[in-house]
Amino acid sequence: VKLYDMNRAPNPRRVRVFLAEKGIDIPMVQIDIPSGENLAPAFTAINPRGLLPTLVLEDGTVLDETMAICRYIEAVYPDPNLFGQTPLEIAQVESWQRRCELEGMYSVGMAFRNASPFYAHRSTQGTAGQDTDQIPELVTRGKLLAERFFISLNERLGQSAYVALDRFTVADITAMITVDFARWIKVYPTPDQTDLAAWHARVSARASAKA
Ligand SMILES: N[C@@H](CCC(=O)N[C@@H](CS)C(=O)NCC(=O)O)C(=O)O
Repeated sequence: VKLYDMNRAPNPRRVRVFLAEKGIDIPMVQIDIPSGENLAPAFTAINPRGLLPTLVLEDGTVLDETMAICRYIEAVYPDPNLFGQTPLEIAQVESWQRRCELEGMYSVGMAFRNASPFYAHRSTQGTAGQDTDQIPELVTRGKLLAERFFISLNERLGQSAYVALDRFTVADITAMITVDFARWIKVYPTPDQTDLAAWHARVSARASAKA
């Protein structure tokens, strides 16, 4: 098993934090996005979409979606549980994980990719070899949606110690990394979002957050 990773990128970090919560160490290979290593033939031969994280299993099977990789790890190493135990918990984690990803990560990514000169002609992910020009309005849209996500996350964290359940789950990993990623587009929790700030400090203090 081998994880293709890049230290500074948010999606690979989700897998690293997940692995750290499980206490699992697997071989990792750094792929450098700024120099285009993820789009070079040596890597696209492994993952034609040129995306990180990518997990290659012992039999050569390739998993190239963050949540698919985390679900695979959860199934192989069930403890500690990070996707919910009971039918209801599983549904609640799925619901919040999906919201954190679609309303949070995706909105921040939309703003970032439509603003960064590096992605001038690759504003959508996973479209290696096909131009997708930036749309400046999507920077404004992405920031607005990220701000709205922070409002609902703060409300949720006023009612619950963690995002999906009363304990740490994969939804907290996606939400924490969304808050950190949002700094790249200069979106921050507002001073009145005290429940969000307290939760963020708490999850960031876990050893796994350094992964
Ligand atoms: N939907 C994918 C998205 C992965 C993704 O966007 N990865 C970024 C790093 S955070 C990437 O590889 N970007 C390189 C590029 O687009 O050239 C997932 O969740 O795994």
